Amino acid sequence: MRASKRAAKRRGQTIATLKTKPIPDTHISGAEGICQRKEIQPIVQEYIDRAVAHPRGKPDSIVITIEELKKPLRSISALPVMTVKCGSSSRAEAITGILLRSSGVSMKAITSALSILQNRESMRGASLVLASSGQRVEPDMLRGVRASRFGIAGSAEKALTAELNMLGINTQTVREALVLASKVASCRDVMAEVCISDDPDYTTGYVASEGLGYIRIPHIKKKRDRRGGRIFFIREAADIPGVIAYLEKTPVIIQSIKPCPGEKNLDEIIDCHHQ
Ligand code: PML
Repeated sequence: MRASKRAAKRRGQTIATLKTKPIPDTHISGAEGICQRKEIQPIVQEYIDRAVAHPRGKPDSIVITIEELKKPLRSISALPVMTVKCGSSSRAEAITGILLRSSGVSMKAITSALSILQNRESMRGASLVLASSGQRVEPDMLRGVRASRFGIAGSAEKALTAELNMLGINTQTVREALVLASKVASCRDVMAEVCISDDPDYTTGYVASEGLGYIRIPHIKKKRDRRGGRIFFIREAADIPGVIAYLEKTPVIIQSIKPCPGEKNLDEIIDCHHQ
């Protein structure tokens, strides 16, 4: 499901300039899953309810796509979930940098990513940034790359719900972000991901990678900030069309989960990573 709102015409913009410089629609909400045929109806209803009640505003377009999966599903495990202790947005920015550095992302690439995230209001898809040179390489910068075709099996979702419940973070936002991040991290050429929610009220983001796990970072942005998005850091020599094909088209399902250690100091997270 993708819900969006048509952009208002900018002052002074004529039909001619609109044709050459279209203003992108505002992204309101998105959701995604893999399910059995009999589950389609209630899930579609839930997605519609979610789209019309989203804090980013009322959409004027809700597009729902339902497709039969023809390719075999790849089974993966969810990343372990941790929340780093963090009390302020300046500390969150430092932590984000340290976690990305420990996943092998260069300072140049981190600076490039943070400026993409800070300068755009709600990117439609994710940006692809080369982890060493910091070059931005997604072919369509307005659209970005959409991680898609992922879901979680019922038994794994039940186990995840129980685990997150014990940590007091069992929300749809956390579960869905974890499923997406686990698919992204399972791509061979992806070294790490950073995500800041585009929901103006949601100030926890994350850094995720196969080695670190899914690290939630409170205060990654200030309240009422509508900017947000995802950056996938990929190896310098990555097969870019192959990465995009995997992220957008290969169906991936989470069949198992890993223990979720909960709240940790940054040092404990980094130490675990290097062991
Ligand atoms: C989003 O809005 O989709 C991003 C959600 C980030 C969730 C971070 C968390 O709380 O684990």
